[in-house]
Amino acid sequence: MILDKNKIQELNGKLLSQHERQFKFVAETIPNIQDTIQKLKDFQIAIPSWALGTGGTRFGRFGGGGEPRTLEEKIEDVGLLHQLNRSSGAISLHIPWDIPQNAKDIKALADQFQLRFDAVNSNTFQDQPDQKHSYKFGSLQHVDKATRQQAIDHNIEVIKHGIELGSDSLTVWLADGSCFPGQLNFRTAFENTLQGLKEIYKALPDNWKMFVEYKAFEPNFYSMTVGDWGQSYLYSSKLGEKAYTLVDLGHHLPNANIQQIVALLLNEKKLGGFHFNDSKYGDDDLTVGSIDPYQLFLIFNELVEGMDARKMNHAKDLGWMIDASHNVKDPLEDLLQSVEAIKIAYTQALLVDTKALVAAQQNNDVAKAQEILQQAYRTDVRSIVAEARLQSGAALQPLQLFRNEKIREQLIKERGLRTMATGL
Ligand code: PSV
Ligand code: MN
Repeated sequence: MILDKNKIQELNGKLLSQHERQFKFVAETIPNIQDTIQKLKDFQIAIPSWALGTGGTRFGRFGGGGEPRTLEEKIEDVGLLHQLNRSSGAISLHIPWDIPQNAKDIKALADQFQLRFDAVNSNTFQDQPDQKHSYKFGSLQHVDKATRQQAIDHNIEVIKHGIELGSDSLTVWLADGSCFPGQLNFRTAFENTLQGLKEIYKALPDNWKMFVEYKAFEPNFYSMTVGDWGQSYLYSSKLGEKAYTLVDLGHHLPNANIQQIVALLLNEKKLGGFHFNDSKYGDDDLTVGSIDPYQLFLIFNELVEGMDARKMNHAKDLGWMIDASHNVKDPLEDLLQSVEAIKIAYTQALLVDTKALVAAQQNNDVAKAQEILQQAYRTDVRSIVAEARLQSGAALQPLQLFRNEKIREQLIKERGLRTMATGL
């Protein structure tokens, strides 16, 4: 569905005077506020096609109704989010869940909503009905050459779909690993995987990037063949300059210092992009910023500082994507909240007084360093993020508008109560 533009104007009109008061109050304290706002307007976060439906666990799935039934409907949902917040201008597809029947038409539909195609994702973690060789014991690591070749061919197929849609990156996440000691020869698994990745890398167009995503556990629980950033870094540096490490926030062991990982990868020119989510125990797929917003801020602080040091473009030089699909919230409401949380953390990181922080570090003034970071973190920047939305023609309060307009109810009427989007 397409939201009537007047509805955005109507709600903004009602909220405007309060917004202006709040914005003025905080804007006064920030030098070059319009620069910050421009950065926020430019900063787009890609929506994964598989986050548009309710996620399940192995205990069950409780759909909320009105889920997109086709790729076209998934694009419409992301288009709707983008209309509401003007910050979700890209969609990331997962093949074979989202194989376009007619790439030209799909591209035209996305254009209509001003969406581009972010990274395309391959899937060698599930068996498809018509598949010859099973991935039960891995894909690129597999002891059987024909299974490895099938996984390579699939990834090359995914690149082809991506080219047709105008995407320019491939994300490879491998479920490969082992569940029990002795099941796998670690070195052989690594070498097989590296050889497979090299074949896939050869099929990448010159202007493409390849993201190697790591994950510490699940579905394998004894070892993962791309289990942490060190292993991903090994693969990506052996592959070449178009290969990068992708950081999914939910893929670490408890208490990992993700901000340090990010800083070092960025310094090595090997950080490719992000899958944002939040977690309490593991890969819980929770709304970004819902559990640990301070960590998210600290990550963005490293990103802004590191990208500025290398004169990188914040909006374009890394891949920014959400990766979550959980069980109890409306998926579209959850995505609006996630995008908002990312933008808040980004804004707060832009507020850090970098010069003062460097001075505090040089003087070993630990208390001062903490004050500087927390001064930025504790600034209520929500009206700045809202102002960027207002200037882009989006809603001052996207979630409120989503609810006022009963969008989920409309989607249920249009698509039915028992629809189920493809994904996990
Ligand atoms: C794996 O848990 C992962 O984070 C990878 O990015 C997959 O492609 C995605 O989730 C699929 O659900
Ligand atoms: Mn991920």
